[in-house]
Amino acid sequence: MNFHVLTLFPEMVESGLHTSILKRAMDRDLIHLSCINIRDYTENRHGRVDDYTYGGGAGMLMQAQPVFDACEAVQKSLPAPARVVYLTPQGALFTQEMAADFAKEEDLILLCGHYEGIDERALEAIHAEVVSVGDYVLTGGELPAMIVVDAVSRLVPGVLGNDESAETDSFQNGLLEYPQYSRPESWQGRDVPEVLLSGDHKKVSEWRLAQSLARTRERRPDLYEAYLEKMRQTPMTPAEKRRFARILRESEE
Ligand code: 9D3
Repeated sequence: MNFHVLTLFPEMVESGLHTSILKRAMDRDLIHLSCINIRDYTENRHGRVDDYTYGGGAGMLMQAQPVFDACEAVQKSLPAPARVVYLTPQGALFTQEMAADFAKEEDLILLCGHYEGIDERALEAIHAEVVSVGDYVLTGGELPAMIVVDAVSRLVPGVLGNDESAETDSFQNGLLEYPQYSRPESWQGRDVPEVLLSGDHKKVSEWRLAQSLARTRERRPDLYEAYLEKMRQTPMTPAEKRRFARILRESEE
């Protein structure tokens, strides 16, 4: 999969992603990252890409021409038109579902805004989809674009090793992950929960589910309610119902 990032700070995006798992994936040609400097496409003699907003108000806006031309240059280099994602605080919240959807694409263009944003006419002409990474204020779209590249890349087949397969990751069942422990058995007077040393796999998985439920209820009541609702809709035998009720009670202790 090929990511094309349009930005005024290409070196920020390059440097942030050429590391660790993604570096290995790039070396193995599973993903490719190309960062394009929007400033290279300005027709302004002084290299300017921003201007004041019509109607007044504070701040500057990225002008339509360099943004559109940079995007067109990428589109023309591709065998088929690619989806364009504009990272903006006004976008829809980025989700794992969106990441999975983007991971189906061969090419994805990510457009990073700076200043107060981009002239709306460029966004219309480009047919940009709009995505935000959360309800907090950043200085630009570069970190959000890096988040999208990271989240999508790990869903590209082969990017994760066998030990870190995307399918078995906690988030998929709608609950937060249970706490995990490694050696030593005792550290600074804190012991690994006894059940994990018991070798009783059924007990271990029930303990983990109870821990996941407790954590999710405490930290993410929104996910917890959705999970309980999903379980209410799930057909269960009387024995399964009793077992789930018991684990749920255990999670409340
Ligand atoms: C005065 C209006 N500002 C809103 C508080 C406008 C503004 C524009 C651009 C504020 C921040 C930014 C820079 N942020 C992004 O480009 C951005 C972003 C973010 O700030 N939070 C979460 N997701 C994203 S995606 C792009």
